[in-house]
Parts: sequence; C-alpha cells; structure tokens
Amino acid sequence: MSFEPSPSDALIVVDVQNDFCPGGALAVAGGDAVVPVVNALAARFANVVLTQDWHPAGHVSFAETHGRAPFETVELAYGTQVLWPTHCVQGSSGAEFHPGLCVPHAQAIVRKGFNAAVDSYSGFREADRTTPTGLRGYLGDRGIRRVFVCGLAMDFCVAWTAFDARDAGLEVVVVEDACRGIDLDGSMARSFGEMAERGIARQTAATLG
Ligand code: VGL
Ligand code: ZN
Repeated sequence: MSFEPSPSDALIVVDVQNDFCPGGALAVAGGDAVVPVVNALAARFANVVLTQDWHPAGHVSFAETHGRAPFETVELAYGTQVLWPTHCVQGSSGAEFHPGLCVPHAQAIVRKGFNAAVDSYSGFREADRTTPTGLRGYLGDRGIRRVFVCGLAMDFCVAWTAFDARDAGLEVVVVEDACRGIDLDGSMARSFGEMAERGIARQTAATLG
C-alpha cells in the first residue's frame, strides 16, 4: 500500500453496472466481486472517472435488433460486431451502477454506446475507431498522463479502453484483480497478448507502483 497516485494519475472505472453483474442481462462471472476491490482502489485516487455503457433501445449491438441469437456476429460498416443480449438500455435499472459501487468523489461519468448505429467498448472512441467520446480531451485538459483501468469486462470494455488510452499517449496500467472478463472464444488470452504488445502493464491493487 506504499503506492501514492500522483496528481497526473487517474483511475478509470469501466462499466461496473448491474447488467454486467450476476443476475444482469450480460452477467460477467464474478462481476460483483470487483466492487469492494474497486471501492478500496478508488479511495486512493484523487482523480476518478467512471464509464457507463448506455445504449438506446434497438441498438445495433443487440442480437434482438437483428433477429439473431446472442454471441453470433454480424459484419457492419465498421467491422465485425458481436451481438449481445439486450443490456444497459438508457434509463433502465440494468444500466445503473452496481448499488455497492461507492465512488462519490468520481469527477466525470463518460457514457458510451449511445449512438444507435455504432457500438463503443472503449471509453475513448466508438467502434468505428474514429468518433471520440471526449475522454481524451478531458484527461488531457486536466493534465492526466497515466491511467489505471479496472472494471468490466476485462476482455472487452476494459481492454479497448486501455488500448485507446495507450493510443492517446497515456501510460496505462490495468489493475487485474479489479476486473473480471467474459472470455468469449479466447478473448481473454487475446486481450492479454495485445496488452503486452502495446506496453500496457498489468498489476494487482496490492502491488501498484
Ligand atoms: C461490454 C459487451 C457489450 C463491456 C459492453 O462493458 O465489456 N461488453 N457492451
Ligand atoms: Zn454494450
């Protein structure tokens, strides 16, 4: 616990929402187990940003929109899209943060996936890889140079957020015991491989430095 975040460090808490926790529409195994870890981690950071998956009804990432089964894929203009169970619909209880998440000092909530025709795993950039959410500018304006990323799901929204943070020129650490993954067709191993290639560090909450 000797690590002290500096004023240029921020914690990004990705999608700790009811639908990604047990009982939710797109439950990640053990998703709720990250809540106490995230709470304790966030208490150490002066700068905390939350992301919130926030889809309109009929979103392009929903299987039912295409009359298909969840976890199939479709080819869209921006590439291959995994089709998910309907989740995190704007204003629904599934889209709310887990009730145990306690980060009252978080300064910004970045909603993503609100464009009906484009998904957004990343907190920085939509799945077309061009439309920004504004998070890069927000962090840049605030002088943030390093981000610690945690939350759900490790192999989708956490990973894509970490990749884009790196592309934005930030130093990136994924706090892996504060994450849980979906692991769809080897996605967990793939995302770890890509993190290593991109120079993204993986640490545990206890060994941050
Ligand atoms: C996520 C799939 C669809 C995530 C969001 O938060 O990892 N995964 N939407
Ligand atoms: Zn989503």
